[in-house]
Amino acid sequence: MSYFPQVEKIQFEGKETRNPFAFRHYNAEEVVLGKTMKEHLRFAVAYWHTMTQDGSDPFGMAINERSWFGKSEMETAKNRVEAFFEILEKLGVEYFCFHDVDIAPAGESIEEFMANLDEITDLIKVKMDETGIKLLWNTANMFSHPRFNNGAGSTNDPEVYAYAAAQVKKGLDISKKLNGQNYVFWGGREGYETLLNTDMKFEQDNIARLFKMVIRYAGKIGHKPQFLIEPKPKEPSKHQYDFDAATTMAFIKTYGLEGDFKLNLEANHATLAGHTFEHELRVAREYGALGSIDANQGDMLLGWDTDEFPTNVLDVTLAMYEILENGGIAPGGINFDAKVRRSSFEMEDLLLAHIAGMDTFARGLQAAAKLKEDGFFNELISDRYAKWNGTEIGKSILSDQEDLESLTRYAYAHGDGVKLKSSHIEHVKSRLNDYLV
Ligand code: XUL
Ligand code: CO
Repeated sequence: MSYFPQVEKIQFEGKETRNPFAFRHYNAEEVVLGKTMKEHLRFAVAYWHTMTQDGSDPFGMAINERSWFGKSEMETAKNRVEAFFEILEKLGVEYFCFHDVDIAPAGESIEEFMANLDEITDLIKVKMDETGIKLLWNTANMFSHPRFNNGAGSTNDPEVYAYAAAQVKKGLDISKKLNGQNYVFWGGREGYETLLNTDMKFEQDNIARLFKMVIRYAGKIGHKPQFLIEPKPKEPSKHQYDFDAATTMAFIKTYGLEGDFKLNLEANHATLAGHTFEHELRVAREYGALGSIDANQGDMLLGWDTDEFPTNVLDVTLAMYEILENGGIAPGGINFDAKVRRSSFEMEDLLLAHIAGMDTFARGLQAAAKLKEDGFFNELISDRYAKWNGTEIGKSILSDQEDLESLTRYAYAHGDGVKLKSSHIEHVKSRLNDYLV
């Protein structure tokens, strides 16, 4: 049975096509800088937004039309697997991501939840073997259930900590069963409401303790996916410990986790932290910790995580440039952690929204590749810093030949003669625009 009988597998038809169920820019096999678009982009569909989001908001009830509801929660869960793989195949997307609670009902007890997970992951495995579609990452949802109100790894209650550990252990077992390439930790409630009653250091020590158990268990079962921490500054906790890439790197380094953990960076989380997405990618890249990305975009007029499908070509181009400079994103990928707007409530919007995101990333990739080939940014940067290697004093500082006293002598002798150069930044931005169309 088909959930989208009216839609064939989406094909590349070029930008003149009038067919909405076609790619206008994403051409999977097209070679860009020596690799196919498919190899560069490693797209993934997120189970939660695609299969379980109902379109409700704090002011309105569920609105999304979905045809996979069955007579029981388990029947619905199985129908969702079928529909999900149909979406992946029709889009030609080769990876997917999920939280444990997205795929299987929680049941009445931990035993029932784990048994449901076993049954559904058996079905997912069959579909993966049939289609060749792979698991980019899975994760444990340790933020929705009331027990996690005060955190999971950072909880004030060791019994909640044990429950979280059981969920993570199962997550790793599932990752092994489905050969997950990465495993994600987004600390949805690892933060605090008020410092008045919070022992910040104690809580972060305990999160790190859990991560060390994860590394030991992965070694024990002989399955080591790339572990990723996903920073986010606020929502749901007022303050989240993994605020942004730099803060999360400080945590990773403080606890000696850099050999096993990298970052999963999300565009809307970056902007909530007051950064551009490319800033977050650059920080991670410079630490050698750019693991994977959650592709979406926020709304600059709103202060929360709107998780919109990415359609802004400039932002995506700058993000893709960082990925190209990183030498690619594998074993990570580009996961659409994005949901259709409440006004896009039809089933087919799930396909249209992903096509929009994939086309935008294809354009971003093409533009970024051209910028790289032309040496656009390299030229600007080498010009901007040219004086360092182009003058005796610059070279001398860089080769550590100088100290405060010698530089003071230099400043007294030359300081008033400094000649600054304009950056002509408006001209640069206008030239950058030429790459986007
Ligand atoms: C929440 C978010 C999560 C993580 C996985 O803002 O991005 O969906 O990606 O838990
Ligand atoms: Co995310």
